[in-house]
Amino acid sequence: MSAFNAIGEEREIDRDEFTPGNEPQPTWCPGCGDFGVLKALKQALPEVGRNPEEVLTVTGIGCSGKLNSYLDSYGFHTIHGRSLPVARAAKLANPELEVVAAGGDGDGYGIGGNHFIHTARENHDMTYIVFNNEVFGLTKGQTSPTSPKGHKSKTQPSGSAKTPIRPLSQSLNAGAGYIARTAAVNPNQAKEIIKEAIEYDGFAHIDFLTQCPTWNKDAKQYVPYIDIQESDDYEHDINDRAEASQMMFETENKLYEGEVLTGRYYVDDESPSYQAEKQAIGEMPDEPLVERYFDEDYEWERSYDLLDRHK
Ligand SMILES: Cc1ncc(C[n+]2csc(CCOP(=O)(O)OP(=O)(O)O)c2C)c(N)n1
Ligand code: SF4
Repeated sequence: MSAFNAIGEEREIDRDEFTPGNEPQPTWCPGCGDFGVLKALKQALPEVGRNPEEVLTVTGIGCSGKLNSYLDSYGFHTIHGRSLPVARAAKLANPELEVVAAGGDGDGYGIGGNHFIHTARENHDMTYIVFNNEVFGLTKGQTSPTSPKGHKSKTQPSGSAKTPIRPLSQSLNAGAGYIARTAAVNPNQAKEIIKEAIEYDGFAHIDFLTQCPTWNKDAKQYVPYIDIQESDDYEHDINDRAEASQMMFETENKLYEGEVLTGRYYVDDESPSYQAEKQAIGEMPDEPLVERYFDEDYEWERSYDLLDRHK
């Protein structure tokens, strides 16, 4: 696909454009589902005509938070649970940026849960990918907000007594405009869902099931998946809030009974994003507050000087 870069030149883009020049190898464990998110994102971005200079990935802390180290775009690695407020600020400052926020279920649904609710409520125009492996991966497998009841870990050796949260229902109740679930083991669907989410004008939440073979060997991420849009048993109108809500209510329980449904659950084609509303009332610029400096012959010495001065 061809696209224009930030200095107006037309060029062909493919997923290699998003591979960092020094090609750092991901340090994720062999078999980790996080590879699937990275691959799907790298495929999706060029297919919707985005090039690296237009994309900002904002991540939290966790194995999932390393995503932007392996993606050649603008990146902002924030603190635990804080990817969304930073992503919101970036989008408000520069509406031209394609903002993708990402993090784990602990990061996004646990410590960052309040930001998740309010970013969805305000329908901020961005994509939010939650790597849901049902545990805290980086800190060695503790129970997370999505771990099923009875899940045994070092912090809950007799099994978790807590009811897991239902992220899709929570997202719908809060006000997200686009809500989907996909899985690392389902690469084609994952890519298509990410493409739709990026193109959606509002808050697009993807609950992305990622396997953690190191700390969560029993996870549902290994059972077969049913695609809602392909299955005759699970028809619902994705634009209808009440039907989507019912669908989530039924299927989120089944996630913990061994059946996993993926696909689009809800798409709001009516409500404007926060950014669109602000622009309509003249409270938000159409253009970046500050022009970004971009030059193929960028003088890297200037950046090194700057870094040195802040050591
Ligand atoms: C404020 C704060 N509390 C706790 C931690 C420790 N910590 C680092 S990563 C993490 C959990 C990561 O789990 P999750 O977000 O599910 O991501 P995963 O590693 O599974 O991808 C925790 C608790 C931290 N870095 N900062
Ligand atoms: S600990 Fe789990 S989530 Fe982290 S890199 Fe390894 S497999 Fe992936």
